[in-house]
Amino acid sequence: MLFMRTFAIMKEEQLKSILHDGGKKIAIVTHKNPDGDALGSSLGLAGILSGAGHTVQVITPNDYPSFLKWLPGEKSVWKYEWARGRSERFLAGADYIFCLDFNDMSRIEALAGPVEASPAQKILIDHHIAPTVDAAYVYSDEEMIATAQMVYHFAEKMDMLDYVNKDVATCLYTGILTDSGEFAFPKTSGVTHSVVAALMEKGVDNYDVYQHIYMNFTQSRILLLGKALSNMHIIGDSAALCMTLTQDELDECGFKKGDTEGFVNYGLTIRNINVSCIFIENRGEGIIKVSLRSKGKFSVNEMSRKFFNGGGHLNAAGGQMPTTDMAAVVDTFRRAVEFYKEDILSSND
Ligand SMILES: [Mn+2]
Repeated sequence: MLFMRTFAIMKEEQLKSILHDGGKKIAIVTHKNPDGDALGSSLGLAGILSGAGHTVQVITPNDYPSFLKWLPGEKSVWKYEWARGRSERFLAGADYIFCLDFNDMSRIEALAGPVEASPAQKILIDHHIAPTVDAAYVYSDEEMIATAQMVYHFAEKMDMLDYVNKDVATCLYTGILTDSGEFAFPKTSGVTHSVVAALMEKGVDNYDVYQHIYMNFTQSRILLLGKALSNMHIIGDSAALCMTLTQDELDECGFKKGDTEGFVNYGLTIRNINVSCIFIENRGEGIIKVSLRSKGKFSVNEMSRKFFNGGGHLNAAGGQMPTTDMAAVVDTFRRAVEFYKEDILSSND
């Protein structure tokens, strides 16, 4: 809990009594391209708050991959890109808006307008570095492996653990499972495991969750993984590599949303590779999306901020380049690797 920050206009006790007094209109929003943690933490919190008698609506900026389309409560989610009118009305009339799993309003893109315009008080629960979201109550802790774990701690603080039923537990478990890389990433702690134990006591079927998330791939995903791996190359004599997927390759393989999720991690499975990167073209938007991962102390967050218009965590970051010139972007990566060469080589020592 060393880096935990809960500061605020609103005191914890005050928030607790508000949340225990049902009948509030509460929106929960999360970041664009929701992943297992974004959606799992949002639906878990939604279950807790509706259990306490509130009217709750989860709104995502856009759609999410099909391997998440089984989570309890998922069918009631509004995707802003397809439900602008009712989302805007709900947000305008909401008493409170929970902002989950993002640190900056730019992460919810077009949804930022109606969220910021709403008179509702904002409550932030998030584990990304240095949040800038202007909220009345902030629970920010970059040491946490997942926002879903924080939702459990939040429920604990708010005295609302009674509302953590099997469905809520399944959503929170999914968030922790996916954001922790199946409990492998460094910020997975003893506390994480004790939360997971409590969730399993509520009836989570871990085998079933695993089947939905990891044994449920599209054929196009595996074709694309083959492409990405065959395009993989190590940069000079560094400990960094990159993979690429062009729009033509995506089209050829029948790309569907979410297909390339996690590809970047394969690079790090190679011995002595400390930085892995994947570049994926989106011709429609005229950009190349960047995902970066590292082993050890090298900060891909810093690399992304400096070279790829993005950021994220120490060992996992994203970014994007305003071009579809893949060769040029790979060249930028080459320069970035050259710039940080010594740090990358010694990252995992
Ligand atoms: Mn997360």
